[in-house]
Amino acid sequence: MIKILHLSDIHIGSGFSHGKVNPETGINTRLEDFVNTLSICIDRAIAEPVDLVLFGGDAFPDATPPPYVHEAFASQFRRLADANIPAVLLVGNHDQHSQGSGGASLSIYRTLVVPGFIVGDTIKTNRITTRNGDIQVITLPWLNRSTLLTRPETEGLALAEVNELLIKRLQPVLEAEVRRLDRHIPTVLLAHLMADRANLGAEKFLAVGKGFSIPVSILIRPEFDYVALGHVHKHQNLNPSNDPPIIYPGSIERVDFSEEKEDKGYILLEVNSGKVNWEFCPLPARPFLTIEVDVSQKEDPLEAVLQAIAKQEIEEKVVRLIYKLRSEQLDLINTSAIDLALQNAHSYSIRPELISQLARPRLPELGVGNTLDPIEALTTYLNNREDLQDIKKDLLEAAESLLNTK
Ligand SMILES: [Mn+2]
Repeated sequence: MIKILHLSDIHIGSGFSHGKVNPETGINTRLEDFVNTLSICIDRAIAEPVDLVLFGGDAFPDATPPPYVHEAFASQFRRLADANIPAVLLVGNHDQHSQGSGGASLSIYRTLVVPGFIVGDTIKTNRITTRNGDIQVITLPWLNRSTLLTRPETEGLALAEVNELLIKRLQPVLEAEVRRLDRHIPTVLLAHLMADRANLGAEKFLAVGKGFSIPVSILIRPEFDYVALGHVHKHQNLNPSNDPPIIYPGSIERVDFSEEKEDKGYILLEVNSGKVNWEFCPLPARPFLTIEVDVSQKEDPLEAVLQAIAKQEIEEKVVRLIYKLRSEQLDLINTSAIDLALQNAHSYSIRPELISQLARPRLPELGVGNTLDPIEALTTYLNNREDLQDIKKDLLEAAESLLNTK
């Protein structure tokens, strides 16, 4: 029997705006939160001990994390190397540079030759010897325009057409890996992808401009004992028949408010002569809470806001308060009273929405002969859409890459 811990979408170093500086350490509390949940995963791997750790990709928010974030990640995974537990680190979209291949944030682990560590940045079958026997892991990193395709082939094609061509290319490549498999040892496919059947969590909007989606049907194969996925932040099994299980563990901490209601955790599984048992293990991720209240019809809007806050348990939570009011009511709001009411939250943001403004997001006035730069227009639009603030940066990046593809 081979025991495996499968985790994904660590995104360590993101969401600092939801934290504060810890006065004792000088470190953003959200980095401490991510280190905490990651260390719980590593503790479990060592305590069991598991025979192998599979990381499904997206280690950091981007391919060039600052050194202290890199170190926070490395010092946790290093404990696996010290405990002689092999690990496969798969490259996700957030670990790749936007321009072409190479330079992924995880490649340093291959350069350093960390014993037992494999960096999955190509489609490849890795045979791994564990304490309890051999296992083969096919790595399928995030696919982009430059994987399996050349620039002339994709010239002038719409994103959907590129997606179709990519899947056509992927199928024989995967088939070739499957044919070379050793039938006598267990097989896991480790892939960072957006599956067409996935219930989209946080990556919902990010997928629009950036990604390709892969049909689940090409992942359901009798040769695979388990399909370990990364990318979607919401935990789910994509194969109701469970043969093989096709699992997104989800992210280990909430990256933004779109993950407010999702449970966070990792997967522990056992592969035993063709039979797989897996279990979702919850992590104590920091809770997020949205308090939304419409006080536009209240005589005392401040009191109504304070009541809405008082009804909630806010301690230790990342809180966002959204209250809707009429512009005439603005003078009745005492913001320091609201600040005081939110003092016990871990962190908080406050967003008054004027209901008269809601209907018409304002764009800059256009004079005769003026044209609005599309990025400028999108920026203005996004500045008016408070609900999109968490993904604003990604949307702008996606728009820029779309505009630059010609
Ligand atoms: Mn991803």
